Amino acid sequence: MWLKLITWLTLLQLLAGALSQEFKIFGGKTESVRNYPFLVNLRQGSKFACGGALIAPSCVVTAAHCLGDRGENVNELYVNAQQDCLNGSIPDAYVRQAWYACVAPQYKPSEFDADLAVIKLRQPFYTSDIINTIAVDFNEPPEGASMRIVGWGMTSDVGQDLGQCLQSADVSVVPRDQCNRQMSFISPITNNMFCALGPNKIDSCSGDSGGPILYKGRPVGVVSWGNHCGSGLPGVYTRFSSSAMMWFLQNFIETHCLDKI
Ligand code: 4AZ
Repeated sequence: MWLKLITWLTLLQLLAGALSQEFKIFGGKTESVRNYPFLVNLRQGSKFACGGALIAPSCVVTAAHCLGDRGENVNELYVNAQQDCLNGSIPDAYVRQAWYACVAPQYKPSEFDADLAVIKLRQPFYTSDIINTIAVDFNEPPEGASMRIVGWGMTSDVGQDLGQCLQSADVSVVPRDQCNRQMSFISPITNNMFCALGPNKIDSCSGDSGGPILYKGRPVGVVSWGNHCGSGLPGVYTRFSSSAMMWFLQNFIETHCLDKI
């Protein structure tokens, strides 16, 4: 009798565990933004929109879909640096307004292809140990390589947390043909994308978009799209190492970001 009860209780516990796992994106690690001096969050007005990375004192890389289909939503776009939680206070010195943005010319919103944009800020950030730039990495992350995702996106597939604090998790590259088989029911995996997934379905989620995916501490892509999150399917990232994305980014940086301050 007791043995039966205990067996049932254990089974129930396992089931509950599996269900809660289903809707968890990150491994649940709250992260200090101090460990990521280049990490920013984007605001439309005061409303949190996306993640981003400071690749030069006056330039932020993000996903194109964060800025509307043609990068048009920059009038009220602000960039917040060094904010741990989305509702936390932030000094003026850590906020910049967008000036203009450039979306990758290959961007196709209907297929999420080439989901990449760079924002030019009205004023550069003063860089220090606290707020600093990061050089992007145009090399291909090797298959199976461990990469870090960071963001203020949802920690479950339901609801939204306006006070979300920065989360991080480790994911690894999913082979392209496997990912294409798994994801082509939504859209094909193009040359401008790569896929990643962590153990226990660890994944990026809505709100993590535009934030960097880091290999050895440097961005190799940005969070782009997926089938919700925590579904067990890979997350899809814009791939800096594709020739089109590399050309777009390098060209923008050379032309717009090398300001002398
Ligand atoms: C989103 O909606 C989104 N699991 C971003 C990333 C992923 C799914 C959805 C990847 O912005």
